[in-house]
Amino acid sequence: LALERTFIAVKPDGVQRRLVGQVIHRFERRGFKLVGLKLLQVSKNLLSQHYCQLTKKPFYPDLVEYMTSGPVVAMVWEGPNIVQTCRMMVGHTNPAEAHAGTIRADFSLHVSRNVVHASDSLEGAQREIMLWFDGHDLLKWDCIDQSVTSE
Ligand code: DAT
Ligand code: MG
Repeated sequence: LALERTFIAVKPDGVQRRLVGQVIHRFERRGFKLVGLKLLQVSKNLLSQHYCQLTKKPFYPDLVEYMTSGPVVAMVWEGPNIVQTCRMMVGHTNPAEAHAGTIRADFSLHVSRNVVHASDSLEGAQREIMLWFDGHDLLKWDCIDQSVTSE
């Protein structure tokens, strides 16, 4: 399996509800490696680039208001097949359709407050990582227990 990176964010509702630790715990216990992390207030400009495919959707104005309503925790995680695996761990966009055990099913009820973002493809992940992080804020480091599982 190829070593990949993905972009994960705890959205403002997740930060307000003090779910940051629980979200991080899901990816840590799976065995993925954290390579970038920051708390930030998202600008409308950054958000419009992040969600550039959604700007024509009827829910877009509400999405902007929600995503800029408070701090977001932005992260880059690394591991084998991580983009697809994190999408599975995050669950369906609409929490009502998400499987039990996924983050969205376990912590949310409505599509407009679904706690986390995860990149949906390798290309999307690369685009989002470049948009949210400077390269020098992503660390290359050796995880002592991961020589078999992800290198
Ligand atoms: P995902 O976050 O699962 O990648 P997406 O990229 O289609 O889903 O949409 C981005 C976000 O926009 C999503 O997490 C929540 C919001 N959203 C999507 N569909 C919506 C809808 N029908 N009503 C309200 N918000 C919606
Ligand atoms: Mg998406």
